[in-house]
Amino acid sequence: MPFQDLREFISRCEQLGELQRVEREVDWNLEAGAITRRCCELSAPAPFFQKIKGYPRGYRILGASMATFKRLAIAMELNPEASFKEIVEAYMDRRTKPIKPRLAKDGPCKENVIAGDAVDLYKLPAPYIHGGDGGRYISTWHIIATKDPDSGWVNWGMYRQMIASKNTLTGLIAPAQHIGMIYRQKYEARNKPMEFAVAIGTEPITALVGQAQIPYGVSEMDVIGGIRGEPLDVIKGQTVDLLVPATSEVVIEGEVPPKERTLEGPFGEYAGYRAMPVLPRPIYKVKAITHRDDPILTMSVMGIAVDDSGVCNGMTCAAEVFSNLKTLGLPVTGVYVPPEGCITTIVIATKVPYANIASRIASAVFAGPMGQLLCKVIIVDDDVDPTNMREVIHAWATKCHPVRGTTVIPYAVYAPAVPYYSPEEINDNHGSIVYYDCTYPYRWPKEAKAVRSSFRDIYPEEIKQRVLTNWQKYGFEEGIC
Ligand SMILES: Cc1cc2nc3c(=O)[nH]c(=O)nc-3n(C[C@H](O)[C@H](O)[C@H](O)COP(=O)(O)O)c2cc1C
Ligand SMILES: [Mn+2]
Repeated sequence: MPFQDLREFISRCEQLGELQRVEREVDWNLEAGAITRRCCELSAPAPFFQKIKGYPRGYRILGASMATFKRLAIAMELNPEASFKEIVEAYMDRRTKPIKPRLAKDGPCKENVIAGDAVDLYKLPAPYIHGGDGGRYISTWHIIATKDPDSGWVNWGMYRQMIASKNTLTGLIAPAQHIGMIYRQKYEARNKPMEFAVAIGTEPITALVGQAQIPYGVSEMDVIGGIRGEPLDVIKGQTVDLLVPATSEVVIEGEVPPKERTLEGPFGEYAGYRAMPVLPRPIYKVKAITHRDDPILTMSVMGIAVDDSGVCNGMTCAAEVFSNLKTLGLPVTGVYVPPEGCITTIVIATKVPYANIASRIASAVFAGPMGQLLCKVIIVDDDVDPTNMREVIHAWATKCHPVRGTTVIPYAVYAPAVPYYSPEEINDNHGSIVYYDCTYPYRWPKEAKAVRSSFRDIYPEEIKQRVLTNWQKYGFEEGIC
């Protein structure tokens, strides 16, 4: 049975040693953020803060809820020890079997309703997450629902939100993201306000799919049902015509007026830096907040590896790219987005059926899902495990010819938040991208392709079998091979 709410997921993680209750009081002002950041860097259990300074007992924060592949596997009800390949395959399979949501009449997210003048976002323990952030970010692991006014299709996506005042939020509404297309091309172009509903603290698959690259017009709600293998229970907003998960911990609703802006940022971003400047951004005017008794806020502390984005965005990105490459008939055997690369770099293993297949793979990646953020593509032969960084770095270091193997595309679309761009390039939205062909050239004769000196490659089958069979008899522990 999939998790019905965040609380069931918390219990399961706790049972499996993937969650740490923090009973000691912590400050929302940087302390909870710093603890969570350290948990990410150590791949420690998810910290579950029980008492936040200045807030009633019961008002809690859960950090880094999906910042390990183990927690992601638990969320998807897989074996907690599932490999990356198993997780991606399960996701790709379930992704093609959407299940529509179920409309609930009532739900725990309505246990407390605060509307109109009573709205005060500061009543919730929104964390001040990273040193230097522009404000308190209440929405960093959540979804925002908005509706395309022409088709009626509703988008659920994850876009950060900072508290601007007791009843306003602000956030990045990028033009190429679905919320940006809806807001800028539809509502703002017609000088109309856009309704929104934010759901924070949902069962785990909602946030996973909220940050995934689901095509425009496809309902994230249905995809969530498919990944869960069961419909998601949804409920109508209190003041807006939008659906949200019925068991959400907190729901924030209202309207984004056209053409109004306030300053947002900076923020510690997905690439592992505070890179983007403070800029005027749209304003979410809050009309109502509903929440469960003793609400739990979820928080992602993005930065260097390994955080929720590296794990979840890496996995969903690998899945979408893999599916796309398969659809194109490219002979790809594995895809990995290493969390250490913070969604900038992808590794693809392939068979080489003809010369320069790498150029077709890289072109498909740059033009496909997440293509704007993936600025470095590493293509390796199919005898390299793309999830094993020892093998990938070895292949890149020894098989990628510095001239022939490296192809730079100097005039490309710019990926925001990556700090190697100069101020001039940022101003012009001018990026450059690169792919590394770490495969042996197709036309080389067999004898020109040096044999890799690894256990797998350099010993006869009979010896390898003998060594594996007798491993423990030699005195080693099982599994070390
Ligand atoms: C923690 C977190 C915060 C994010 N914040 C933003 C954001 O502020 N703006 C944005 O455009 N994308 C942000 N993203 C990436 C989007 O969630 C992602 O691109 C997703 O595909 C967007 O949904 P859409 O395809 O429905 O537009 C964030 C991702 C994560 C994991
Ligand atoms: Mn979408």
